[in-house]
Amino acid sequence: MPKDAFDLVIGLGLSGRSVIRYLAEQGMAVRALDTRAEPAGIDHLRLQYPKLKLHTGGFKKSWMQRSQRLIVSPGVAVSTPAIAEQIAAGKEVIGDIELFARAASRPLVGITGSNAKSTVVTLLGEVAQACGKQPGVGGNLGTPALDLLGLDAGLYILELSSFQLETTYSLNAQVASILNVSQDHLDRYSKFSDYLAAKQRIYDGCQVAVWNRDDLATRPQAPAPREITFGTHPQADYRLDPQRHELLHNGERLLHLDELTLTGHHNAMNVLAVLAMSHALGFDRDTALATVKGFAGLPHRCQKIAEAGDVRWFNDSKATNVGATLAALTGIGEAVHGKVILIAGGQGKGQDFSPLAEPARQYLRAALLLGEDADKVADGLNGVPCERVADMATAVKRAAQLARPGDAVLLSPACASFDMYSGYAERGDDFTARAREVSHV
Ligand code: UMA
Ligand code: ADP
Repeated sequence: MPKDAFDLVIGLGLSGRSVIRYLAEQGMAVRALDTRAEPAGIDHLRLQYPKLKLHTGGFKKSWMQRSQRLIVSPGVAVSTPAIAEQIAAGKEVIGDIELFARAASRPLVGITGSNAKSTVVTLLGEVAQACGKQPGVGGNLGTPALDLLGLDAGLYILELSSFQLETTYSLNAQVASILNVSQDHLDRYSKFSDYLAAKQRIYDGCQVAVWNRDDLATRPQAPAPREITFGTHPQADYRLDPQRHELLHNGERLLHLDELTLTGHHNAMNVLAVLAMSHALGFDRDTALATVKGFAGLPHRCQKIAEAGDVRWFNDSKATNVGATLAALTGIGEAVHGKVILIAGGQGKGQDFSPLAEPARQYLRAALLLGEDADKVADGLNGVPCERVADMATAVKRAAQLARPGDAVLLSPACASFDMYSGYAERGDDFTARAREVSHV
């Protein structure tokens, strides 16, 4: 390696900072840049690494050219001309997950999908913990993968986004899974097939592929050494029998849906995926079953946050795409005696909202729409009474006026929140606080 060779980290967010930490610990020469003039946390980074060469406000051309590798954060598209140029010139361009995969000495489980990743990763982590495996759980979920290397983990369970998979080449997971695929991130991918192809990379070099029999896009394009499937499909290894409301493994009854704390068809699929992966990892089945039964789900995912006057309020702020809102609308629509009042809208990321039209006609009393793409959501909900609202406060007040006994009010935006909030959690907290206020909880 030439004396003045260095790796260039692009993006100074959570993952970029974990890469700087990791490379510095390895004694590697590193520089870093961010295209924003004042990225959050830059002062702290300067204090932490006074000698680190940092550039902000754009791609510094000389560094881009002279660096030996680019380590790109998931939020920065590798199709950005300044990066694409370097790829074309033959430079190695990777992400934090690739560095992690090269360094990890324990088995790795990689989980992706348009929805359900966090739920499935968290629940599988709880099963692994209950089985005494001391899992390191992270990735897109929050703790950057490289920060898990310092833990004394028995295995790693990683939530992986399509953005992270794009810059990963040597994952070689023991177990890999695409849980489901529906439209998302079309503001980043010019074609849906590019998004699918990024997701499929999770199976590269895996030992066991766990995929969804009801969603053929999740099937590995090249056969894996071993495959385990889940779904309602009669040939699924881990199967939901929708008539008897039972989960089965190759015909053997595992549990009745009433035994689960989680509700809804989508969560039954999530539990099946966890059981299939537990099986692939050789975990104790009884411990896995006891753990999945007790799991109450994560906040902001179809979470019941208030009930008053026979009206139930649900926070599903994490529904940032149409697939997630479809699952919530169907699940909650089937569960309530009355109708659903949906609060939706935000940044639509180029999605087609028309798949919501049919369940909306079936289950909705009204839709209250806010944010940048409220009109696009209204076009998709064609045939349902829609009202535009300026903010969450107005949406909640109006929902309380419209709701009748037996109804549910559901925040399930089908959109990202960044036009109005710092993220889905702030949006969900705002909704929850206001819903509890009008419900006097
Ligand atoms: N930046 C640039 N130029 C750009 C875009 C961003 O310089 O064109 C800079 C920003 O100024 C900022 C930094 O890059 O300083 C942010 O990097 P990032 O957007 O990659 O975000 P991180 O903070 O590194 O967090 C990332 C994931 N974010 C994204 O993929 C957008 C986090 O997932 C993940 O938890 C974290 O790594 C740890 O692994 C979040 C997410 O929204 C939860 N993921 C998407 C999703 O779930 O839909 C994919
Ligand atoms: P991700 O990490 O993939 O975003 P989460 O577990 O955080 O997944 O859930 C995101 C959204 O998707 C939530 O609104 C949740 O209710 C919904 N969801 C959960 N499981 C499923 C599923 N199997 N199919 C569709 N939507 C789902």
